[in-house]
Amino acid sequence: SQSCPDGAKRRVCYYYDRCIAGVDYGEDHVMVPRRVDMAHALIRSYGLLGDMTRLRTRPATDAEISGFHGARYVGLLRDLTPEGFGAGGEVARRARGCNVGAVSTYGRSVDNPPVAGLWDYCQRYAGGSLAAARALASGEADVAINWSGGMHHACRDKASGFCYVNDIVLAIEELLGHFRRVLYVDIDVHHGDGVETAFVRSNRVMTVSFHQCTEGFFPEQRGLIEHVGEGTGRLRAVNVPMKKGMDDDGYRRLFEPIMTRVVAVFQPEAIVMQCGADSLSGDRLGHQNLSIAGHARCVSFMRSFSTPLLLLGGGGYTINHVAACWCYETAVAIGKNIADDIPPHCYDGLYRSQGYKLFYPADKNMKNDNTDTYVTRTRSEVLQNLSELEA
Ligand code: ZL4
Ligand code: CA
Ligand code: ZN
Repeated sequence: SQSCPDGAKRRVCYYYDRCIAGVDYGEDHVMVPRRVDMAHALIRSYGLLGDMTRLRTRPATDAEISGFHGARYVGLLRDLTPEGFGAGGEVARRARGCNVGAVSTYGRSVDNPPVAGLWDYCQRYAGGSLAAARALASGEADVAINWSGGMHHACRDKASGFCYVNDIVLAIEELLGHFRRVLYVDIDVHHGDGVETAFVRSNRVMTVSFHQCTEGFFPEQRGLIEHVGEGTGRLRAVNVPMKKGMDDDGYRRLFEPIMTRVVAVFQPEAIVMQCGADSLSGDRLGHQNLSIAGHARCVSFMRSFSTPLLLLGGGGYTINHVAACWCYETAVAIGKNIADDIPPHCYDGLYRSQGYKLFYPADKNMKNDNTDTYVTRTRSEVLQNLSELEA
């Protein structure tokens, strides 16, 4: 294989389960699990599968998922079917308060619908993240990948933001059985609220989220700079709020100095990175302006610490961009350069709007509300909090 960005190879293991591709949130829902199948097909067509070990594993068990989620909520997810959810149904009654199948004024279920095959889907993506964590803990791999994971909003007893089971919390708990300190980094355009909350009082987990923080943007009132963790976890939650239109340059001027300081003060023994691709330019939900190179630069930066690294998916709603991004980040994990031209494969027609190129351009005309002053001030406020931890 070819030259590598930072001159060193890594042993990479990769989880992919094609059952996940068939899951359907509803025909007009923005979350499309098939994007992971598209990423996989692209990864295969670039010949990257031969550079990784494929992780084969069983779906997560009820007991494993109950390591974070409450018994009543787990029972509900297991029993949930679109049919059983009908008006007045027993399951609909049990789902109250769990934020599943909330019905809009149009009579359609919205963010977290009672998807057919929901429990199997959750067990599979959570099983993948657990297996990936175990591969790092045993020392079998330096980098482990599960693009179907990264469901950072799910709470102990309720679904949120398209996420039902929080595979990230489960994977971090698994890593804590083997490593003293685990760092969590989240570059999805949304705040990583479910993970932050789960470890808000922990001094063994540091959570860092970069996210859009503008009026009305989900999840509201979360991820402010001054939210720094509580009790023994104080100063171990780090939040980097951004306005619309963030570009590669501004993002890098926040990400690299902040993550350098985070690693220096916290000294993680393992790193979990949620690589939500909705921070890319042209996303259907996000309003940032990162190129794939800018997004992947963050992955490459975290990889350069040579600490066991778990890479997870997350959001990403312009599905051709998502697949291109996660394919390139797989190449970055391996340490291999790949060509810009998308090789012929089963989904190649879906890349027409980006000229059949992997590296589609960011939007040259988009206004960036993150002024130099804003970036500088945000960076210095975050670094100020981190210096308190040093003291
Ligand atoms: C949609 O078009 O801000 C769901 C969701 C379904 C189909 C047709 C239904 C039309 C955008 C979003 C009505 C949709 C109204 N359909 C949705 C407060 C809200 C209540 C629900 O990337 N309405 C809730 C969640 C966010 C809210 C973001 C990000 C996940 C992750 C990790 C989760 N929810 C307002 C919105 C559509 C839809 C179109 C939508 N939902 C956009 N933002 C939200 O961080 C995976
Ligand atoms: Ca984030
Ligand atoms: Zn998101």
